[in-house]
Amino acid sequence: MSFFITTPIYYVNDVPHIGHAYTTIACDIFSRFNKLKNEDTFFLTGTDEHGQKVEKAALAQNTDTQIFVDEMSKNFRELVPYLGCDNDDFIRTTDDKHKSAAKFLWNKLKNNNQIYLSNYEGWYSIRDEAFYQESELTKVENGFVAPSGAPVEWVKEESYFFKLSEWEDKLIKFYEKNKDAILPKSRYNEVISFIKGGLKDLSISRTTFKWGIKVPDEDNHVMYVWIDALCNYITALNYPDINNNNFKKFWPGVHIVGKDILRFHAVYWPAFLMAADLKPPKKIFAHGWWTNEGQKISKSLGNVINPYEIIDQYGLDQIRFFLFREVPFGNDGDFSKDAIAQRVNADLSNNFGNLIQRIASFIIKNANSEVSKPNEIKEKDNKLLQEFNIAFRNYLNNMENFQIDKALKNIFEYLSEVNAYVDEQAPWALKKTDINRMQDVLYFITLITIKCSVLLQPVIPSSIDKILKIYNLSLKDLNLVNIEDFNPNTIKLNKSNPIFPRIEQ
Ligand code: ME8
Repeated sequence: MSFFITTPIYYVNDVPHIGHAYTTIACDIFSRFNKLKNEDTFFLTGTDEHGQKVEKAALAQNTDTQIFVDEMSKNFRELVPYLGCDNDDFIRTTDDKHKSAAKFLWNKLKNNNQIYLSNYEGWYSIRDEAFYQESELTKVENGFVAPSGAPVEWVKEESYFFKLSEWEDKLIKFYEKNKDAILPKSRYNEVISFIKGGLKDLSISRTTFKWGIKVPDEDNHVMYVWIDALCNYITALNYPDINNNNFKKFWPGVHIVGKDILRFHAVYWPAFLMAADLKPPKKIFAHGWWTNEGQKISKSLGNVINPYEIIDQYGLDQIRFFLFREVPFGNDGDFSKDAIAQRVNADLSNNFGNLIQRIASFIIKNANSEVSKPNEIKEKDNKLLQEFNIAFRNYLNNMENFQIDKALKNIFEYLSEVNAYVDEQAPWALKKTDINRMQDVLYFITLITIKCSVLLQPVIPSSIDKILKIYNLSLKDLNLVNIEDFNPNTIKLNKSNPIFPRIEQ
């Protein structure tokens, strides 16, 4: 099986912050999870570089727009490895390959009689790069604002339109057949009621600025930034060559987006695709919004969280873990320093880290750095092993359903049971009374620690690399396909330093 996962491509008008990091890490987690299942996986991210918002930002800095986007895109590209993310491609919408794919898509829509020329008159928000109906806006002192709080302006210009209104019934039919195509369920319902509220034809070109992909055979129009941007997902699979291996293998894919851009992905994008004789996305998951200590994250409040700073302060895997353990994927979350310290100390330092550290150093000191497969399995041991299998099944099921927090909970609840087993079996006491039993118990604990580590790898990959080294193992030996049967005759241990030091508040 194959698995294609994408982040939104990020606007380069500003530097990346924790919100961008969050979506990218989420995709990395699902990509690594699928790689660990031995699936053929493709993880795409990149930057969205056209449109009025980006042009305005370049102008404000008095910089040539191309030079500006080259610089700004670098910030996003360099952040990816700093987040511990292992992407397979990074796309830029100013790449020639993308421009020609977007033009091909345009011509395809035109040839399929889906585009016509007319005049647009209505509200537009440059910050959201979105058109709004007046009924969606809120009146404020000096005008109107969009649901996002962004200001809107009245625009009037000649424009090409996409016949979105023709796709209302087809979209509803598609979503009725594919009830899991939009997750979480509440977002699915939101999209359905938006479509049922009626779809108007969509303006897809602009004439009042130049920074965009030129509409084919037109001098005055550039493409609306969203038709250009959405096309990135198929450009990366070598569209328009739909018979190439990547396109055949990976389309349709899974899009992870923030709830702010669900409508573009779940309404406009599938309509463009179907209108161009292509399959709509397999799945769109809309996640929630992060606030900082209870406040909306914004430049004007001066509370933007810089991903580099918090990673340097708390550690990469600590942040990755916090973001996905603390808040159910799909819900809004609040970023608080207390919450990070509590979560990391309780789960990573105490529950998991201490287990590894105290058992590994005990084995090194008292069992010649080695454990061997026991001849006898007692009922308590069997229970420990069986319960791993149950936790593993639940973990798989939750990860398949994009519920990372629940999958992590499955492992950490199980690790608490492992700790209880350690306390009850008390290998340090057995050392004096029954050395054989002590060795058996140490084997079971070590085996289970390794198995849990493999399950945690998608979320905290660099720590798991270090942990597996303690046992002379690596992901070359272990994955989610063979983990249940992993049962080696001996495991030799290396000395290590604590992997998850406590965070002092
Ligand atoms: O919308 N909490 O780009 P963008 C959680 N270029 N996620 C957040 C967040 C927050 N506070 N802030 C941002 C665009 N995000 C378009 C996309 S795709 C074809 C084009 C994340 O730079 C979240 O994923 O505004 C959101 O959807 C995305 O950044 C918006 O990034």
